[in-house]
Amino acid sequence: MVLSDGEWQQVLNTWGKVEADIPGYGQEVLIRLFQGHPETLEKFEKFKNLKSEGDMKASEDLKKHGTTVLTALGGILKKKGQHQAELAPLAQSHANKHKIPIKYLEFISEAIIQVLQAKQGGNFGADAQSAMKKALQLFRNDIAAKYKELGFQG
Ligand code: 7HE
Repeated sequence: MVLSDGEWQQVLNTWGKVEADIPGYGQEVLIRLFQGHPETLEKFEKFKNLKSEGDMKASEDLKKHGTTVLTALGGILKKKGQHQAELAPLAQSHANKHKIPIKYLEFISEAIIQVLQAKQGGNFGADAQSAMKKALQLFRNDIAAKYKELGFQG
């Protein structure tokens, strides 16, 4: 998976708009993930108690975690594929500690695309979408390679 300079430019342009409201985007991404795939919520000791979408929206802690996740992802995207140093600790914690299957990373990638569509509308056009999907796939491929090294059947 290789992205052209133009594709990276699209990705970082899209991300620039995310950075105007990281907590808002982060909250929506996590809520979509948990509502669409309730099994993902079970991985979070601290969020398991959130039973409804209303509970999720009201949780400051969920918003804070959304900020943590998207800030980390933004740092990775800005490396334009040269992200091994950032990816290694993330793969390690998500394999060994949190035990997050690659499938769940696909689910969050889909949630990210959906939130970008909902919040950026026409500004997140076909080229921007295809570039962002490729960048997220590269991220997942490289995490999957680390999982394999770690012996985690993600
Ligand atoms: Fe993960 C902590 C970053 C997907 C489950 N995560 C955690 C930290 C950071 C991340 C920086 C401290 N996580 C990410 C990123 C992605 C991600 C960048 C993908 C874009 N994570 C992810 C999924 C799932 C988790 C799809 C589960 C469905 N992450 C966790 C958990 C923690 C976590 C359970 C520990 C949360 C805590 O108790 O503080």
